[in-house]
Amino acid sequence: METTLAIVKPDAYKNGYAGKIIDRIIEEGFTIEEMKQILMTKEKAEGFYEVHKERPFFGELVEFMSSGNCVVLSLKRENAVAKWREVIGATNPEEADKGTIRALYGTNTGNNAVHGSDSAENGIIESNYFFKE
Ligand code: 3AN
Repeated sequence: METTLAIVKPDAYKNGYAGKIIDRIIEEGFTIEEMKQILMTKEKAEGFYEVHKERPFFGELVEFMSSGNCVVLSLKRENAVAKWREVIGATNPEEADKGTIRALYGTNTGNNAVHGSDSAENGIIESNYFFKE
């Protein structure tokens, strides 16, 4: 079993999609190991996205992720990382396949409704970042 971290981002939370996204997680066969609602400080968001700190969108990303409530979930499933990325779709909701979470609930590349880990290793590191404080 693999672990991935999912986040319902502030746009999706504000728009009332947290429940639908959590339902989808269960329908897709994930086990929710941990789940909590949080309001990230800027420092917490900066730490989470540290790999992107040199990118031009870093400031905007940190502002956005600390702008409102999120739901963070540590998920387990066979092939959890690849499966969750398939369910959420491409980073840019306009390029995401029909029926994916970002296509359904995202607005643009910055406001794209959900996060998913990009490797099994990061799935564990990211879950620990929120759940082993
Ligand atoms: P993904 O979340 O699909 O793995 P990454 O790792 O390339 O995408 O980017 C991390 C996050 O940074 C994205 N979820 C998105 O919110 C934000 N992001 C990526 N590219 C841009 C961009 N060009 N402008 C604004 N935000 C971006």
